[in-house]
Amino acid sequence: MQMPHVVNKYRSEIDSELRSLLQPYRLPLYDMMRYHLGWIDEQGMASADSSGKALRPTLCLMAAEALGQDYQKALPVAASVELIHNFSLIHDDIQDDDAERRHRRTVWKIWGKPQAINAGSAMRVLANVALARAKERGLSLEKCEAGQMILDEATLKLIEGQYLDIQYEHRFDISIDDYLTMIRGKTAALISCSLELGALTGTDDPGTLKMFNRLGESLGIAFQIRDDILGIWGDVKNTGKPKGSDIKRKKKTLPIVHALNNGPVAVRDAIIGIFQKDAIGEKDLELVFDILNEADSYRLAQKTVRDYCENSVRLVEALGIKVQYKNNFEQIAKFLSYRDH
Ligand code: GRG
Repeated sequence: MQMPHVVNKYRSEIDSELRSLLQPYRLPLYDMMRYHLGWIDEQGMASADSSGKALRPTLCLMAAEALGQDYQKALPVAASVELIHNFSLIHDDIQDDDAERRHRRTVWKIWGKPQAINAGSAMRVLANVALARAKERGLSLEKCEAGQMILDEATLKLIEGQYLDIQYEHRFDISIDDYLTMIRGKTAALISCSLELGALTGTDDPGTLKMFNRLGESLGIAFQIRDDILGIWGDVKNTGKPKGSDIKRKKKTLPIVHALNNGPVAVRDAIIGIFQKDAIGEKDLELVFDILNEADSYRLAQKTVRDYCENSVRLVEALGIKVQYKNNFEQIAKFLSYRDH
């Protein structure tokens, strides 16, 4: 499925904001970041675009613009959320031992885990530097401080969610509510924060900020469940992740949690038996696919994505923003429901 048109609208300005932020930093430490962001190859040469979708900064700028703010004023804020996102991906790849991201070798695979941790941690600090530039673009000191607090709280929630995600790998008593708590943290918190920060640049009204935050939570949940589906049934050509990769990593994705909770005892025991093995082989993988098919877990997960997208569309209606901005948010919600990458 094609990315919504609105994503292209801000793309080059988000990119320029990030490039200019990194420009003064010369140590090779920063080249690891430039590589991860898709600007250079392993040898340090300019490379063809292999960056991410820039979904979070796009949502941030969309929120600013929908509230009548000049979106360019919100670019530093948008850059800060994209840096938090990418810091979390660099660390996530280390934690999960993932060798590839966005169809290229991961930072740790090239430079080793100790230096990749440094690149991720420094990127997390650069997010603060990015946000501080909002003051130079005319955002009040008060709003800059409020924004910093929103970003820090979301980052903490993201790390809490990641903590639960890793903890759940060794547990089988995960309810759907436990699963939702985990993804609210690891994925939805930063998406909520992106919308709330963008909105903060355009309004002082706490009620409006809350509404954008809730919209982000709903979109973020839909986004993660679709990600779970792609991590099991997705095509490596589109996702960059081999089919079944989340199963091999013993992740408690929604389809697995669903089968564990709703299937007969024999199904539950079969999954537990496979997940307790040191390594999940190809035969085990096929068995888990059979179990998930039997439990109709794909359909249930996709229905949940649709429910959260429909909820997101209702939340967008309630914002009372101009129709052109409303349509853009609706397009994003649709993209999240059916995306294949
Ligand atoms: C401080 C040790 C330490 C960890 C930080 C690693 C971490 C906390 C959090 C990771 C959270 C995480 C990886 C959530 C997954 C969210 C997700 C689905 C990411 C993929 O997002 P896309 O598809 O990525 O927007 P692109 O490639 O488009 O940027």
